Amino acid sequence: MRIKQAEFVTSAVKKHQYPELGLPEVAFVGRSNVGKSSIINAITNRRKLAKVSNTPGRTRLVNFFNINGGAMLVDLPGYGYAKISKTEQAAWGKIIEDYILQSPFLKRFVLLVDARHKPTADDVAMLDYFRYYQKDVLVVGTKLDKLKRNDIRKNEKIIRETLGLAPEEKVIFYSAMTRENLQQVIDTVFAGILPEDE
Ligand SMILES: Nc1nc2c(ncn2[C@@H]2O[C@H](COP(=O)(O)OP(=O)(O)OP(=O)(O)O)[C@@H](O)[C@H]2O)c(=O)[nH]1
Ligand SMILES: [Mg+2]
Repeated sequence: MRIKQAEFVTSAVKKHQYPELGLPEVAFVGRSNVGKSSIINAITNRRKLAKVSNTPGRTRLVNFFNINGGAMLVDLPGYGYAKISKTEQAAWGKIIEDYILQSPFLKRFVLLVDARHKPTADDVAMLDYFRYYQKDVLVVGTKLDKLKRNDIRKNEKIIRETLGLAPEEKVIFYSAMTRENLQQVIDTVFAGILPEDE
């Protein structure tokens, strides 16, 4: 799978603002600062397509990116960022939930977890939520470059156990920095959504 074209389409908060091109959507979900915006830049090979920051809470809207004219990648706000008010956290939660429940074109979720850490209760709740709504889920462990080689197997086991993944459910560890396993991420993210021979 080759990404030939990528462009920002729009930012939205409410359903009437979502794009209506009818393209299948893949949404990136995860804690604040886990690397949701970075994975969109890595996949599209564009450094500044999605806004990345060291300050958690950078993405505050639902951002849509058109890929090869045939699919949308969706960058969502992160959850679990403690330094914002409860009211604001609830507002973000609602933006994420509305999108998950209301987008008619959403085909797949990519749950991002930090490859170094045990998933949080929020991550587990998110995954349960996707399962309940019978959405297709792929788990990606981010920041592989920061993980010691010796810890990879051990951490994958902890992540699988904490999230309760079945053996056939995939976890891919990757790095946006070194691009290790990036092609595998791209192929899996778009499997069944964009033609493979592109
Ligand atoms: N070393 C390393 N740093 C990464 C990687 N992916 C993301 N980062 C860094 O992690 C920080 C957060 O990345 P973002 O992509 O903005 O995270 P986000 O999940 O979009 O964050 P919010 O929008 O706040 O929810 C930035 O400083 C990135 O450069 C990676 O694979 N390796
Ligand atoms: Mg972001």
